[in-house]
Amino acid sequence: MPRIYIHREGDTPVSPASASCGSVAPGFSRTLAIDPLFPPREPRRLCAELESGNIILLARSPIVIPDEDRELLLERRRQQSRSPYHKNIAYRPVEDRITGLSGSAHAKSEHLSRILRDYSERVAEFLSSLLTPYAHKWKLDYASYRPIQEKARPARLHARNDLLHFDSFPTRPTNGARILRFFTNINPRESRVWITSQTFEALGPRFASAAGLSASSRWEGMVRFIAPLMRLVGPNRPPYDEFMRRCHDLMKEDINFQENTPKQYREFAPNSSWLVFTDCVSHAVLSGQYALEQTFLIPQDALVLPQRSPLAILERVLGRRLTL
Ligand SMILES: O=C(O)CCC(=O)C(=O)O
Ligand SMILES: [Fe+2]
Repeated sequence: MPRIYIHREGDTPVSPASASCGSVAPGFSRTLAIDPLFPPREPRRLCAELESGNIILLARSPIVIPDEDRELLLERRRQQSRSPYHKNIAYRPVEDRITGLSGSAHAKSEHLSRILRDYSERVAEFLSSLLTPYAHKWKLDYASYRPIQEKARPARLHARNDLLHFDSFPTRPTNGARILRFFTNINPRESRVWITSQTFEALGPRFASAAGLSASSRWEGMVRFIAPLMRLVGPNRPPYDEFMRRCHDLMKEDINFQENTPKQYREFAPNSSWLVFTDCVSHAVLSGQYALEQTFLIPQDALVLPQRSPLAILERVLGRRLTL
């Protein structure tokens, strides 16, 4: 697929037709830089900024990674020319277990588990004091280690992370809880490069109709009819997750959207961390290697702006509940 990216740094959305500077247009994300040593005293305001689709940047990550761990993560002692990692490695805090290791990487599994457990705990501790309205209410989802160079990384269309999308996990429905992610670029030299486009508030209703989910559609009746049946059959995906997944897939399939939608270009420098609700900030990673990430699922009742959540936006479009 041909790709047009507008390489302009910063907060100003640009389109091929109108490359302009100025303040951020409605529906686009702003970056808010905060100093972890002097965090703002208004945690609710930070939560509101995040929930509105803005990105919090910590230019110097508050999560310290010991040198010995960094050596392993950056594969500095590697003998072979090929990396032993073929894909991202996930750490499941609840089970205290890592998945995604292949072949020779198994030898490192204990050390890697420990590193990811430490990362997960430190991020949770840091956010407990930064974002107090969410603390103890979130569900600690997976952490991940991303050792692969993202530039030109081969993947199936729907698994491609270099195409703009809102996150929706195929195997882990959230039933309306929001997806908050804390990333750290552990690469000492190379920035991690993202593009973002408009937020869910701006794009969601458009993709809702593309997914055939208008208020009057047959889908509404079908969901109402099948939801109780599906509950009887066993674990199932709530309508909210069905929609978010369809939206994710449709966005990646839409070449016109990918090429022509206005984009913001963002560079996350070495050793920075950033925090973003990836279910409402459309994003794609263009390049970068070696990152750590921790995901939190924030329930509706912990949100400070629940009416701006993708769930509320979709329920307004549909005029009905989408959770089970
Ligand atoms: O690895 C990154 O920088 C982000 C990739 C992404 O979009 C994702 O994991 O959902
Ligand atoms: Fe994503």
